[in-house]
Amino acid sequence: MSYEYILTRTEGKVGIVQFNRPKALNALSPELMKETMTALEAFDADPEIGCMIVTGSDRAFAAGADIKEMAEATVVKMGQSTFINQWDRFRDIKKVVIAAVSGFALGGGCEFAMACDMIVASETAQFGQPEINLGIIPGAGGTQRMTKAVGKALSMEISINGRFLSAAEAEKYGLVNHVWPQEVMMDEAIKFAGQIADRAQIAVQAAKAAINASFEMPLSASVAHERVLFYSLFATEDQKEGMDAFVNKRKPEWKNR
Ligand code: DAK
Repeated sequence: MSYEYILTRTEGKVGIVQFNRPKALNALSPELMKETMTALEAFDADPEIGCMIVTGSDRAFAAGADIKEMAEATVVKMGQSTFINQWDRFRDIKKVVIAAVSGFALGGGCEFAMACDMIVASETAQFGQPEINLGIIPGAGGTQRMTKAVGKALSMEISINGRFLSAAEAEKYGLVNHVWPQEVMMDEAIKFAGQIADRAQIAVQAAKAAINASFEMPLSASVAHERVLFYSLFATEDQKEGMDAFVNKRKPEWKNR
């Protein structure tokens, strides 16, 4: 499939989606979002792929939703926009999606990264929700996911006073998993994603579902949900393989069954 606003490629078992609107610092237009979700769904359905990376350019992961497209919008037009419907497609992606961020991850760009399962970054990355400078607030989860990641005090500053987080701060406050120098960031991200892709995929996806449920449910319900997933893994060949390999001191060979 050919795309206009993104590039796609694979590295071993890792599917890579790269935003490709360099002149607008990868501003997330509805078309770019639609193509991104279509590409992620295609990788999700591909048995040869075990993990996905979404990335941007060295200068910008994404500088937010397209301000030029929103500037003249009315409340009715915003409500009717299909922009946010594309984001809802994220919920059905089963494989792990990692955001690999260099440069600006602002507004919707930061929200997109936070909607991914993990974030890795280069030392140049800057995270922020500067919507306040436009007279609006984050509208794709920024106030919520940022608060859960870095806590109330810092999240207030980020959304209310336009504070940016450097890569080092984002790592320190738990927003990102790893920070690497710019020149090796993508190689390291692909290695990291490759490790995940090589694991027992049914268990990986169960862990992702269980962790994400912790954001949606009260603790008693999410612990019960975890337990059902845990029991269900005893119906997989990979559980038999993993435990037999341990007992017999050999490396497991996952079947993803
Ligand atoms: N949209 C459109 N174009 C953008 C853009 C954006 N978000 N960000 C940058 N650009 C464009 C610039 O206009 C410029 O284009 P030309 O003038 O060359 O044609 C080009 O990219 C390069 O930008 P700069 O010249 O400004 O480059 P600098 O290095 O000087 O500055 C910057 C980089 C990232 C600091 C600056 O560009 C900037 O502040 N950009 C805006 C960042 C921002 O405010 N982001 C938040 C956008 S609002 C929704 C839910 C959520 C949302 C929308 C809807 N629904 C529920 C429906 C999300 C909203 C947002 O994200």
